[in-house]
Amino acid sequence: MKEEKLKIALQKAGRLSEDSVGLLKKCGISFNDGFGKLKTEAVNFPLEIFFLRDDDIPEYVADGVADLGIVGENVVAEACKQVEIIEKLGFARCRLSIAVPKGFHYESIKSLSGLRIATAYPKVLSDFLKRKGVEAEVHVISGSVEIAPSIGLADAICDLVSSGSTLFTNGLREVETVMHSEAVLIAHRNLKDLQKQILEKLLFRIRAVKSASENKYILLNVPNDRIERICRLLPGMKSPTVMPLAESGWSSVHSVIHKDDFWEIVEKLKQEGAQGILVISIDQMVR
Ligand code: PRT
Ligand code: ZN
Repeated sequence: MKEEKLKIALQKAGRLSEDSVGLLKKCGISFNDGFGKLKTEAVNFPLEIFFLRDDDIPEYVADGVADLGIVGENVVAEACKQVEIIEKLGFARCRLSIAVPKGFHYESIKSLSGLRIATAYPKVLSDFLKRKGVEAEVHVISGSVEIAPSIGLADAICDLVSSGSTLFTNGLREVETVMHSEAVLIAHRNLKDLQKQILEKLLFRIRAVKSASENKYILLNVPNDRIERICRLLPGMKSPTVMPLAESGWSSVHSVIHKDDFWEIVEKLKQEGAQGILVISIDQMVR
C-alpha cells in the first residue's frame, strides 16, 4: 500500500522562504532544498514539499493540490479561500497599514473619505473601510505602492509595514492599522484521518520549536540565603532546578525564561545578588 504523505507548500523565494525551510529543518525534517527546486521530498518524514509563489498558496491548499501551506496571514485574508489557519508561526511579523503623505492633515479615519487609496490588498482594505463606515476609492496596484502618492496616482496607500523605513523614505505617515500579520500554517479543510495524524505529529514538533525560540535557558550562581527570593523570579517550566556549588554557601539555579522578559529579570536577579548568569538558546522544548 502507498504510504500516506502530506504535501506542504512553501514560498519559493521571498521573505518567508528561509524561515519556512528553517522551521521544518528545526523540526528534524531533512530534505534537499537546492536552489531552483520546485518540489522535493523529505527523507525522514512523510512530507512532500512544493515551492511556490506565496500568493498561490491559499488557492492550492483550498483546492487540495497541497494539504498544508506556510504563508502570511495578509495573503490568506486577501485570497479569501476556504482554508483553515492551524498555527501562528511567529515570523514575518508585519502590519497592513494605511499611510498618507506627511503634510496631509489627518484627524480621524473620516479624513480618508473620498480619497483614492492605492493597495495590493483591495479586499482586506475594502472590508476595513466598510466596517469603519468610510467611503473611499480603492485603487489596485501590485507593486511599488509607496510611490503612488508622489506620482499622483493616489492620495494615500495601504501596504505592509515592518520597520516603517519604507514609508519614512517616501514621505509617508502611518495613520491606521488595518490588520496585523505573521506567517501561519494553513491546512486544507477536509484532510483524511491518516493525514490528520501526520499533521498532529508535525504540529507537535512545530510547537516544540516555537516554544524553544520564545524561551531561554538561564543558569546562575546564587547565595543560599537568596534562593527563595530568586526562585520567585524564575518560575521555570515547573520550578527551577537548584544544585549546590562546590563552594559552600552557594547554589546553581537553572530555569527557563521568556525571551521578552529577559532583560527585566536579569536586572532583578543581579539586584538579588545572583552572579555568573549564563543564558543559552533552546533548540526544542516539550512542555
Ligand atoms: O514572489 P512572491 O509572490 O512569492 O513574494 P512577494 O514579493 O509577494 O512577497 P514577499 O516575499 O515580499 O513577502 C512575503 C510575506 O512576508 C508578506 O506577504 C508578509 O506576510 C510578510 N512580510 C513581513 C512582508 C514584510 N514584513 C514587509 N515589510 N512583506 C512585505 N514587506 C514590504 C512592504 O510591502 C514594503 O514594501 O517591505 C516594505 C516595508 O518594510 P519596512 O521595513 O520598510 O516597513
Ligand atoms: Zn506574492
